[in-house]
Amino acid sequence: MLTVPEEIVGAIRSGERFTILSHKDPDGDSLGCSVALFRSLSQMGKRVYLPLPEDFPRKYEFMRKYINGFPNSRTGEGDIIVVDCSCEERINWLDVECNGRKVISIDHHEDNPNFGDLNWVEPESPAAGDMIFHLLRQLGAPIDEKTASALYVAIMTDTGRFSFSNATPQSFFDAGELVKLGANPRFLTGEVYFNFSEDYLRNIGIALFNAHNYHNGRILFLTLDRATTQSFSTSPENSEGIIDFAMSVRGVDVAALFKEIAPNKIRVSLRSRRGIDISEVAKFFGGGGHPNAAGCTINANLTTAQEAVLEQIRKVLGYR
Ligand SMILES: [Mn+2]
Repeated sequence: MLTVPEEIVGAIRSGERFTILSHKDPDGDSLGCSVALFRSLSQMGKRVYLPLPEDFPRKYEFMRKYINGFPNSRTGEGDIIVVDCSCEERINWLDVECNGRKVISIDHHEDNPNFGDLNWVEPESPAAGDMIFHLLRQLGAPIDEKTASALYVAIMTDTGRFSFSNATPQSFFDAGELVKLGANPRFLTGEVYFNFSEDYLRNIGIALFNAHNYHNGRILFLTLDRATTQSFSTSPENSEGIIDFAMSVRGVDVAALFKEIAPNKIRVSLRSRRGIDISEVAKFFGGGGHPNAAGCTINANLTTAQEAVLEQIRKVLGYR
């Protein structure tokens, strides 16, 4: 059971004006938390502002409608609540200016350095969504069907549809409570995961058709090249998640997706399992990430980039 610090509950209960911000490259957790907090605090009678990012991802478009009908602005005022943001550099300020305003940070990233004036960091929490849910309940704030849906999306996406190692009893329990409050798992899963554009579908086909394995299938490369990708867009949304198809192949320990975003510019996404630290490969090429999920950009043609990455993966795996 999460315990909400008294000073966080107090600051939000007593405050009258808030601006909600989150991190760059918005994801399901950050958007779900922001939308839920915005709705619920607005319904409490507070003046709340939620400046929306231009790059609001299409698959979360249905949640954008959840904030319609409430007063809002792009610059906001009052204390700033930052949700799901691991460090100051990741804050998506948009048109908001800090100007010494109080920053309340609510987050679940382990490496959060407590950058706010008030901080509630809970690394054990599966998603920031769980924290916001507990906060709203502690406040006795209204949680209607749409607010519950936004929080359900936050938990569902950060736990990989309740399949990652952070899918704890807490996440299942909170999700169950949110379903009781009106979140519809079938509808929300459909909106977020089964809502491909035709371009995306074609990209899956091309990447899988171009699959190539090394070392008896232990390494699998997928490729999206400009020659066969007709409706090419450099938007991450057009290739997001394709690499997971490679990781669902039996026997694959390391996968890479090579996306030719411009001539001689290759975006590489890397995945691994079984304790293999693939971020070593990303770092070698100036990128970064987590041990099991990393990425980098290589300025070379496809063949050269693939050969170079293969060589580094071989080193990490201990092949000569
Ligand atoms: Mn999160």
